[in-house]
Amino acid sequence: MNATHKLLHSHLISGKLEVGTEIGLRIDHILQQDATGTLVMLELESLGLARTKAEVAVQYVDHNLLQTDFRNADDHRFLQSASARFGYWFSRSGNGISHAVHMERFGIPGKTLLGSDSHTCAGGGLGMLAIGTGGLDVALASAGEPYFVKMPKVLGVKLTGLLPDWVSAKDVVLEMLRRHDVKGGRGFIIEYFGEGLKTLSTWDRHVIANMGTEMGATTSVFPSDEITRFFLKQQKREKDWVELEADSEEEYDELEEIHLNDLIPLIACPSSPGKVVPVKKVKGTKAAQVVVGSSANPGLRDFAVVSEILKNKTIASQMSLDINPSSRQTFQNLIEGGRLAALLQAGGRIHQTGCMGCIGMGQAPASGSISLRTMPRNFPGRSGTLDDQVYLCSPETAAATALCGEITDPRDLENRYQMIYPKWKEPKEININTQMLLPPPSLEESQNIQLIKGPNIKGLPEFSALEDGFEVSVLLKMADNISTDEILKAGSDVLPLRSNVEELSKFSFYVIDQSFYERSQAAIQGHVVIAGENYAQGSSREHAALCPRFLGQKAVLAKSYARIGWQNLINFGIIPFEFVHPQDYEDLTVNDKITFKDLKKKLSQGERVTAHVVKKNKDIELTNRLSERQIKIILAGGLINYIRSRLKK
Ligand code: MIC
Repeated sequence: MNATHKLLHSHLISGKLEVGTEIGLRIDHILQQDATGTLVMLELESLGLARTKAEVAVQYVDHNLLQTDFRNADDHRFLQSASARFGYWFSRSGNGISHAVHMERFGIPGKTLLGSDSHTCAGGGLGMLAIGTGGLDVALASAGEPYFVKMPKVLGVKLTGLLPDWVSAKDVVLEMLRRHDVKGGRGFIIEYFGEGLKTLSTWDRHVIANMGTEMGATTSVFPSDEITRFFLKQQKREKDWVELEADSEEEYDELEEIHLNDLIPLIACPSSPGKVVPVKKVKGTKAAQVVVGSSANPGLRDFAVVSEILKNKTIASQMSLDINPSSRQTFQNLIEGGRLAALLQAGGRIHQTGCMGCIGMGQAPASGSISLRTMPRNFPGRSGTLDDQVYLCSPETAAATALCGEITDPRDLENRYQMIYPKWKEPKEININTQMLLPPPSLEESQNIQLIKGPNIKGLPEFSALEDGFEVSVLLKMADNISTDEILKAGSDVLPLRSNVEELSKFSFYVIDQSFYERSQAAIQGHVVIAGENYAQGSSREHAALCPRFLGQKAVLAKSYARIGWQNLINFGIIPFEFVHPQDYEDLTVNDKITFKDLKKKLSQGERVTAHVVKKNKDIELTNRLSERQIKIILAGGLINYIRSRLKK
């Protein structure tokens, strides 16, 4: 078996490991962050859960850290009360990004981790089977239910050689994105193996595993080896180490190779993580902002290398250098190692530990300006500036650009500044910080704890079961690769509404069409949207399904879907149809009226649905990839209704 199959096999509850079929997995660890966690906690409340069944469940507060009014602070307080109520650890606001802190303090090789954040897959860097998904799936797994997913293929990526100077782990994953773009990883778990691994630290592996989600992969897996053991020892948790390796190199469904020596500095251009080119191709382009940090480059190394490059220098005059430390522990070690002083002196603006600008929680770039970030994604408008131009790169490229004021290939620093590449060696000893992690209270204590809800925290909306037929309007026709950032915008203006579905819904599809909300209200019978390939890629935010459903969305008609976005549509009772004939996508236009009939029978019998486009007097054939279980969920009007009726029975 390969390492992935070992992880799946040891956690299989239902189904068989046959590619494309639905399997149910036992989940050991649960990870929630605040921007999605408030809904998860409301879902646990609505399911009537007494206490999480997970071995370890942690609620992090890392996204909505700016408190411009009471709303984010109310969410933090609610989450603290809910964590105590449902038996979760609580990582207090500003303690750090979930993925980084989970790896430092909780992650255990060989375990499964399910998180309400698409970058949960970063845990694969530690030899975990770590999967990001929508909040409802997380709530159910927390309540002890299996996590259902389609059995993926395993893509083995053999790493050979050694990274050249000025090239780092981020360039490895950018190379993967250059090869596979944002949808090439769908239906795969990516497993890395080979000699080259020996030169990649656990943090480097985290960087690579983290951005596997940008290719649409179910997750990425690294073995647990002596490097993993070193990391756990450094974290003073060596006892948690177990070995996990593939039995041989022949165990993969598909195979490819990266020769690390051949890699050069790469960069993803606006506005997709898949638009990767060599840095030298865009060098010389003026830039106004560089942001360092995030779950994509969270290690001590990622800040230290920037600090070394900028030591005793000053950033360019029009440049803003924003430093977002990833975890409190890393921040403390940066300070104690003297690294922070060099960053400050060079002109760095130090922000609090957390996701911050990655999701537009502050640090929005100026209009028409260029921002380079070590972050994982750059979908349109995500930074908070609607017409943003964000590039994604390594810490080395970021530092070189901050210094020169224009996009700079870090290898050029050798000639321009007579610089020697600051090679990094992981320290054997670091300081451990666990003070901001509150353990769950005992079962007796927790049962008396009340959930503290501020006025902006509203209950979950109720939805009715699927109707047998309807006539609906097409409200939008979209291209390929629409991200959840376009369906339900990021940014500090909208994020405080994550616990208030009614208000948040008003921003549905706002980045694409600001009249969507009004038009949805006029479409009293309900509505659908049309999309190309890979609809709803990116984040795990279930709000991108829940809010359109709240506004009356009945179905999506797309060429294909991203995994999490597709699961979220089903969970909220929106039918994810796929076109049988590609021409139908071409022919449909906004404002078309479409009639659907006999839905219950057709779906239950696994048949295609023929819908009728009224004015064009044309039939279109639609299919779906729903499992029997998912069809029942759609018929019930969503996962909550389905579970409730199961509980009643
Ligand atoms: C992201 O990187 O897009 C986020 C913000 O972390 C999201 C979660 C969210 O929308 O709250 C994710 O990746 O799932």
